[in-house]
Amino acid sequence: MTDLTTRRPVLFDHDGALDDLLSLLLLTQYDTVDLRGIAVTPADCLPVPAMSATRKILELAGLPQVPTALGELTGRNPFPLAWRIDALRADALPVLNRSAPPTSRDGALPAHERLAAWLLEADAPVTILATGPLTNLAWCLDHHPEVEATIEEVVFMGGALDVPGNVDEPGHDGSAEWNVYWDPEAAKRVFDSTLPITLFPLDVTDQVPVTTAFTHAFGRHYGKPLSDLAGSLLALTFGVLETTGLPYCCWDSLTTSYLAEPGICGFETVHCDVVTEGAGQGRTVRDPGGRPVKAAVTVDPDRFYRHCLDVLTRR
Ligand code: AGV
Ligand code: CA
Repeated sequence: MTDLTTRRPVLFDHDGALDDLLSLLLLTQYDTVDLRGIAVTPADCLPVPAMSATRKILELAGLPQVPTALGELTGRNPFPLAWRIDALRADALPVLNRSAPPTSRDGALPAHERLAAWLLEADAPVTILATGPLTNLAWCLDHHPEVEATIEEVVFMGGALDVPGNVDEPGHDGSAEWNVYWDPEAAKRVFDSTLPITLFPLDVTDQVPVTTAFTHAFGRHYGKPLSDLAGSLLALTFGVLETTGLPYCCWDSLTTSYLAEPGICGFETVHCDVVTEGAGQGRTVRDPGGRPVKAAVTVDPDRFYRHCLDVLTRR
């Protein structure tokens, strides 16, 4: 029996990519996490199928009561449409459509306002897990500064410190990571706050690509719904290396695993800042005068893959 007093309240802001949905699946299985609400940011996804898949995953995982809110704030640099349609594919997977779609539990408010309300009504300090851009959180800090005191930690997948970025767009120098690049001002706003930030930059996520061995391992558990969903989401990432030249990595799922098994990564305090203008916009730069973040700098990849298999092949 889980001790309810030790469960950590978490608000999850994701942006509906395959890796975000895998992260949601992991999160539903962590008995140390009290999932209080989910915001879906319309960044690396088509928002409607991303929300639909989110609700179906909650249903499948036995957490239909978790509230969700669709984001309506958008960043300055749109994601490629070729990536955003992944949400349509995920939402159509047979394992998510074994019964009629769940009825919407979204409230009337958009995600940024719901996030503020969830934070303001929280009875204990909340952890924000952000695996997409920081647009909603930045809005909360601007419009409800008191939320800063209700947040214990921001766990964020984003940035690139000592490795190249993953933005390959005309006029950009390639130094930025996409979650920061989509809305550089929002990332800058959060970095300029006093919130404790635990950062999972490309420096570590580059070391956990989706591999054939990892994906096929779920095949050995075929017939269990959560395992089938995990394997299917990973299978849908195949071909990215061939079409973009860069591997699909476990960016968000590595970040999420920190909430259950923080020892998978090693950390260092890094002083850094966010570039908001010009050809390097969205870049996270080391800067001795910048704010400290707890940055993941090393990872034990085998321990990470094992963690996912342990958590997701039980059911
Ligand atoms: O930059 C990594 C972020 C993560 O939050 N996303 C994907 C993960 O959800 C953007 C991204 C980079 N390369 C991609 C991405 C690709 N090839 N396909 C889809 N999204
Ligand atoms: Ca994401």
